[in-house]
Amino acid sequence: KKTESVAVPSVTCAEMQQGIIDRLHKGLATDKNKANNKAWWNATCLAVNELVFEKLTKTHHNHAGKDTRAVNYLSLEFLMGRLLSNNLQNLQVFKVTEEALKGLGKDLYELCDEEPDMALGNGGLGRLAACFIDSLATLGYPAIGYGIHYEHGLFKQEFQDGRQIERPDTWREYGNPWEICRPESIQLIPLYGYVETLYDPTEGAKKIWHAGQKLKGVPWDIPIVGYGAKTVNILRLWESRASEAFDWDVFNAGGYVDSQAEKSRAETVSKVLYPNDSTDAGKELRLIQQYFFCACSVKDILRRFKRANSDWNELPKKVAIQLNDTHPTMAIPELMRILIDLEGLDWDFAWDICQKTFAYTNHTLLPEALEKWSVGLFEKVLPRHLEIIYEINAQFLKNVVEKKWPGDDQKKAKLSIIEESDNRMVRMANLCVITAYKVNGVAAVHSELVKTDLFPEFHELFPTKLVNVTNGVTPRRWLKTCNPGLATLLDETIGDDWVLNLDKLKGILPKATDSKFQQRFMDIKKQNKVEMAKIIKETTGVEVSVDAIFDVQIKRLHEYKRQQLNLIHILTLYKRLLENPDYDMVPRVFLFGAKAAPGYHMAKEIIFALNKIADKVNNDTRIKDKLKVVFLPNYRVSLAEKMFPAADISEQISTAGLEASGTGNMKFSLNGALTVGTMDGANIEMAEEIGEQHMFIFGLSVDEVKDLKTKGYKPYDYYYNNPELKSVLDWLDSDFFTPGHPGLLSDIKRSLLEWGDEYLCLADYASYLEAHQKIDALYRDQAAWAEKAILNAGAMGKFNSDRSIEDYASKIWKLKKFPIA
Ligand code: 26W
Repeated sequence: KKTESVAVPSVTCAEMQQGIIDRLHKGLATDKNKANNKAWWNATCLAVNELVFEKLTKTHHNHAGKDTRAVNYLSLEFLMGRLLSNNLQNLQVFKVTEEALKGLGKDLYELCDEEPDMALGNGGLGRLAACFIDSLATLGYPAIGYGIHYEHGLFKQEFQDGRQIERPDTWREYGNPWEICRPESIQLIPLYGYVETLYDPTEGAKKIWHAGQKLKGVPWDIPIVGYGAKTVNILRLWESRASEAFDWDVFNAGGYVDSQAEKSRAETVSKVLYPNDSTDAGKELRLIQQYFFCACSVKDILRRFKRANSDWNELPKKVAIQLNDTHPTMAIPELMRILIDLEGLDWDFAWDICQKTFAYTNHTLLPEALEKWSVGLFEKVLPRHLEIIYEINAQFLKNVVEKKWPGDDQKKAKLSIIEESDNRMVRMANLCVITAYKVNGVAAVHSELVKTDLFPEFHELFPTKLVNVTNGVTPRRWLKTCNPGLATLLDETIGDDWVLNLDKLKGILPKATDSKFQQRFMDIKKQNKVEMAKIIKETTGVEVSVDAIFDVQIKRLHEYKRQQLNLIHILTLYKRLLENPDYDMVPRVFLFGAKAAPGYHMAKEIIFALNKIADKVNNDTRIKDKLKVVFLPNYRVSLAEKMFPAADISEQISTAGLEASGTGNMKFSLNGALTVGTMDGANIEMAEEIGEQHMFIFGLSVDEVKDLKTKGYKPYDYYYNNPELKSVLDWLDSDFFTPGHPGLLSDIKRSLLEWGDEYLCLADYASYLEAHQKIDALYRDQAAWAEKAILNAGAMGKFNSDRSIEDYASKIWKLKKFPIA
């Protein structure tokens, strides 16, 4: 029942071979006898570029020529991973290239492994941006991603005696074949200085910002190839440099060496990605980084707008700007400043334009993640923007809050953009919600909590502003590219157009009880586990059995994500095995991948503890290989691509109400893993689609968490009432896992008892154990397991980023597709 193929290879094997050899010779000045794998990879990328550039130019001419409405996706993070295999898939020349290279004696998969990850993001938010630009191009929407061209992406993680060490990431040390520098679109960005007020008898006060320094923003473009390669959009990344003007002054004053210091100061602005995934340190450099990025992007957007337009009323019709969390909020006052100070628009007109142009996505409810900047810092770095923010705030409080709640100063204090404390702060989320015409959360439950808990007053003021767009993941990278075995089975079973229409996956549901299909499905899983086992052996030396349950938790290390709950479950099993070597359990391999923010003490302690426990467990012959624990170092997109397809169990165990959505949860299920999870984030919608009975749902619900917290949560009650839990936690105080050094793991116990167990691990412990018992029981019945795994994968249609983008396009951006012939 094969539907029409979407694959149209635009190049023959011989042409591809010629292209690669040509690039080796003419692009890299080497040849096939001298070239190492890196050079072969590079040449292959360059050959691919020849296919891409043509389509890029064509897309550009179409969009620019027709002056189409476009969305500008502003994000401080784009976690792209590797591009070669994905570009080959989206161009539909993967097979042909594989064959071409084979003919040249090269293995495409090996060459793909040469590519450093483009790790310009921390976690969920950055990866979501990457999935979104893939979907935008695939669906044929005019779109441009704006980001920062970090010299160093997220740090490389190593372990030394079980502890995380951070090393710089050098993804483009030797150049990057995918990027195109565009010096013709450089921007100059002012900073510091002071504001002068001029009084004009007719026009009134005019503000002039005399900057103390100017940075140069250099754009690097990365082509984003849509699946089927009709539309090729760009990701434009800004790099900071010293502006010539400034260097020249210092140079004239005889400060050649000083000017070099100035140069490196300017370059620090885009030097490194901030590695915090939830807490903000409020550092000056980060504010400058955010502003630099916003100013470059806004200027670029206006430059493109002005090419075809002279009426400012047209701006909101041609331009949608999506703010990916509050990190790019400075785009708002920057657009106001340009419209008022430089273009001479009056305040009301400029404000009206801004309110019709910006939309904002909230990605977290964690209070520590809501960005605030001290007024003093603002005043020093961006004096004119602070004035503009004050004015936006004054008008909002007077015209909106005072009208709705006359005389209510408490409401004003809560909704004000300025937090009135000893150290006055600018609240970026308030500025976003006040300005944006739409604000969205990223999963149904999260969006509800945004309305009821995070911004209830704003919701009263603007009842249609807050909406939901449930996250999704691109099936191109997260199934077709990363799991070729399963992709082929799907092609053969339901036709190959599921890649563009993931709802077609439903077609495998009737096969869930078909034993032949089950067998093929499970064989593919087994093969993926074999591959994973090899990687585990190579990177850690640990040998694992592929007959064991691969139980995987991969995500940033954070207490609310509760890797520590997983940890105490592992200790529970280990203890049971030690007490009874015949304890009947299906062998388990617990796999972890996670980076901790470098300054996050507890997160680092959890990594250390897991590594110490792994050392002990993996070398304990008494437990007869029933338990293995592996913490893979340097979790990143390319490693994720190997882990999702090899997982049996997906750990999605955040405290209910705290994981905005999660997107890894979707990738696991799509690849046939079963979920053990709480009713949180997108897990809830997954349960709706899959059927709760086909998942291992456990723990307190959002409402139960709230109730327990108001009632007063007492972790000691659980500790004293559950002897097994008590013995496991007490174990952490011993030197069992850290011989000769008792207490090295005690902080974990303390955080769960003395320090109040903020994330309710102990409250959910018993229920979590029960869920794992059910997992163990089900795995013994391979047919029943296979059935559920198929039902999971088949139900993932909704969680595709194409659907998310269609939701944004219709609910928020009012964006039309622009098909490129
Ligand atoms: C600098 C401080 C900082 C950095 C990152 C504050 C907040 C963040 C992000 C909002 C954290 C993040 O990545 N959030 C995740 O976004 C995903 C995509 O929407 C969701 O799936 C995750 O649940 C959410 O934690």
